[in-house]
Amino acid sequence: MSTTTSLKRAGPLLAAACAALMLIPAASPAGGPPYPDATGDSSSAGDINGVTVLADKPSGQIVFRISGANLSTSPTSVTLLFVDADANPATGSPSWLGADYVFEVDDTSYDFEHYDGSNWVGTPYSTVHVSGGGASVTISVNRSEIGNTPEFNFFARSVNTDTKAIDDAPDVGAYNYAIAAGGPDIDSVVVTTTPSFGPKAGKRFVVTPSGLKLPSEGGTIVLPQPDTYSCKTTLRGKRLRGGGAGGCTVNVPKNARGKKLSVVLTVTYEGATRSFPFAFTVS
Ligand SMILES: [Ca+2]
Ligand SMILES: [Ca+2]
Repeated sequence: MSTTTSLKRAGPLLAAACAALMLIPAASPAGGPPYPDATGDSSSAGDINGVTVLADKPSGQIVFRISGANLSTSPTSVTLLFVDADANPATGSPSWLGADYVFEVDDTSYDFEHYDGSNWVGTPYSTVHVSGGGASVTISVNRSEIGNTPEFNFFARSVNTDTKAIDDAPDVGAYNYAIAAGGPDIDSVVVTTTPSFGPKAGKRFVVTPSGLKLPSEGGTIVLPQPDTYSCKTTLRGKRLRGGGAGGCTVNVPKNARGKKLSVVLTVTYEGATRSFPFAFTVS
């Protein structure tokens, strides 16, 4: 990536009075940023503890808030934000998980560059606002200046350019954000059931999400677990009371054999919520 100072934009980091910054972020269940990263894993680099993304649908303004400690506090303390704007790791920089745009922020200035197929080059930045430093760095850009994307992958990195120490968020791969979803675009959820063959009359039946399928992020193939989940179970349209984790355990009535049992499983992950229906026949 270029670190050419001629590409540096005007600084210092302005406290941008951007309307999109007024949006209230959705907190993760643990109260931290919706896109989390571990703390204490940064050596001498700034320590990212997560990223919050907000998009104003009418205007298309997108706000990234990278939070943590000691971020962009000096000329050698740099925070990077890579955006794979077409959510396609096969396009963009092969060295950076298919990123098409990058922001590079130190304590007084920033770069904003586009990958042109072989190099990182300057790109229009009329909608860009960068602010913060220390506990957070906030970067705002309109989707019109990152390829008019409805959905993208992204990851953040802090670097100590003296010691070469880094902290990546996430540790492997990238996060995904779809403007319509307000979080990652959850394609589907993989479930396991107990019993594995499905509900049986007079027996307990448990549905457990075992992983979420997200768009390809160019990284890990391990399916992430939802942050939270809940079930709504009905037997031929009549609600069954659920218990256990997420209310996903039900007692199947003895007279239910041959009837249709429906489970709507609602999952939350990194700020997005989506429901998936599953249908079973009681044996
Ligand atoms: Ca970290
Ligand atoms: Ca790409």
